[in-house]
Amino acid sequence: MSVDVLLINPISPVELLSLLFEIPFSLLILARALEEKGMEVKLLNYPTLTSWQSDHLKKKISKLDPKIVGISLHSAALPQAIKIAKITKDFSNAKICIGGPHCNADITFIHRFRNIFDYQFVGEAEITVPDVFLKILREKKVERKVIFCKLPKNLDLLPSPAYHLLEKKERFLVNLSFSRGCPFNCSYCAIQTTMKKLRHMSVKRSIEEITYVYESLGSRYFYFQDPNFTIHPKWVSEFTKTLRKEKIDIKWRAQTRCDLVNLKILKEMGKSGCIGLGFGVESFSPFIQRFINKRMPFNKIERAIKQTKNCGMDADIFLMIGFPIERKKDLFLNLLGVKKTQPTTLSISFTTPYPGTKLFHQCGFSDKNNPWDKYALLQGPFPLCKSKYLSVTDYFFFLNKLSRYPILFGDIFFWNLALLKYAYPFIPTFIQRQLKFFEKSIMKFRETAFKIATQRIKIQWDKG
Ligand code: B12
Ligand code: SF4
Repeated sequence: MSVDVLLINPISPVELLSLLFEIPFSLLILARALEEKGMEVKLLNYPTLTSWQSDHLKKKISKLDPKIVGISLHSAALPQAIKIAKITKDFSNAKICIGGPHCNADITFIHRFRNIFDYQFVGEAEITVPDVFLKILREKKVERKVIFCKLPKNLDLLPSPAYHLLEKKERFLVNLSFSRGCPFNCSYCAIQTTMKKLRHMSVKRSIEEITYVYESLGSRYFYFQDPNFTIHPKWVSEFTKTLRKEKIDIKWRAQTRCDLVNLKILKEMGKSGCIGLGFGVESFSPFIQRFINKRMPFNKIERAIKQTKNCGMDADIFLMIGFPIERKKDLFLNLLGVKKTQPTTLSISFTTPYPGTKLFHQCGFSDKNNPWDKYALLQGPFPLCKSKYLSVTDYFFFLNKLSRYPILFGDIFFWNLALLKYAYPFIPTFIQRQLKFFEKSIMKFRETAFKIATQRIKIQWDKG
């Protein structure tokens, strides 16, 4: 048996949310675009969750014997991507193609990793990649190693994500997105490198996508992953009205900026099944806000949270800590801000300078001094960004003060990886063997965790 294309989504090992909920949305869209050109596509999600799954991957690669392997590159999951590619090279003759946010930001990446990968795609894949893959399958020459993709201007013409490629349990909470791009310029955000130009799908097509998933997969829970769901108020108004008019009984969440909501929009969203909105606050300190080019006044944050909650929805906020210039005062302003605004949940991430962002340069990195190449090979430094003025104890103190609020953590993998990498050689062999056993059972753990988590979401979201 030999499949045309195997798409693989590596995920960072200790990213807990991804562990449970990562649905490789971008690969699902690409998969459908390839299928429409007659290619047989298989998808592997979470194959090297940790090093322990490499045996599983070896077996899969040998069995499927793909002609092309396409790997989606998130910066966070670079070491896993490298490992997948090496295993693929050892166990098949497949051409290894890469794309995704890291490739879009670092367009010369492949030149430094040319022994591992064959082709790098930059940009949104749907229009260009299927034709190039066909060329590869027909063993025609592809001139360049780096291929720039044509930007899809009309999102209505793009294929729907190939959800049938997911396992049934993975279809519970469905990611969809009806817009691409963002006109803002926050310094930490990698979207500027991926998709700057703002485009929207029509409401008609968006509703068709939801209805398809709702009817064919039976999913009722959606996370709309648009960069700023409410950026186009007229669109939102028409969208929510149609959901109600067509009696589409779904529960959904989305994310946006605090200055892009008002009472009218929020009321309409609440009535059409929206049960929560995530707001990228990042920091309550005006000093930090200036640094990251967010400039969101406190009164707008306060109003957005209050109005969202008044409309019966969760108001979740995202905060970032560990900026290079962060001081005690800034952490104190975060505590005060959370206390005053009382969001439903807090999601705290450790600041990470992704390639291509302004923050990357603000942290002193450049194309010549790119720490992500080292990270890809699991060579420090970890973490990539920390405050000049604060110690780990200061942060523990801060987090401890916040502990009575429901907190989720993001971007913790750098800290854990650092520990794993430096500690492993000092661990006695018999414990290493135990760890291997533990690692194998992680997949089992994930299955159970997935069941519990989906059950919990169902209860909470249904309550909402
Ligand atoms: C949904 C989402 C998630 C979901 C699902 C991720 C997924 N795999 O789909 C979850 C919550 C799990 C998640 C997790 C994380 N995410 Co996220 N996520 C997003 C979000 C909001 C939408 C992604 C999306 O669907 N975009 C739309 C599609 C069409 O675009 P795309 O992903 O770029 O894919 C296109 C091209 O890149 C290309 N392509 C992609 N893969 C491949 C592969 C091949 C072979 C080819 C040829 C082409 C190709 O074609 C695609 C179709 O056009 C984006 C922001 C955004 N709007 O893009 C952030 C974003 C991708 N995430 C980001 C980050 C940082 C993370 C986390 C590290 C967060 C954390 N705190 O831990 C984790 C890491 C996950 C991991 N793999 O290890 C960054 C990535 C930065 C970077 N350089 O890697 C982004 C850009 C957010 C940001 N604004 O900075 N994320
Ligand atoms: S953080 Fe949000 S508002 Fe800022 S550039 Fe990224 S997507 Fe746009």
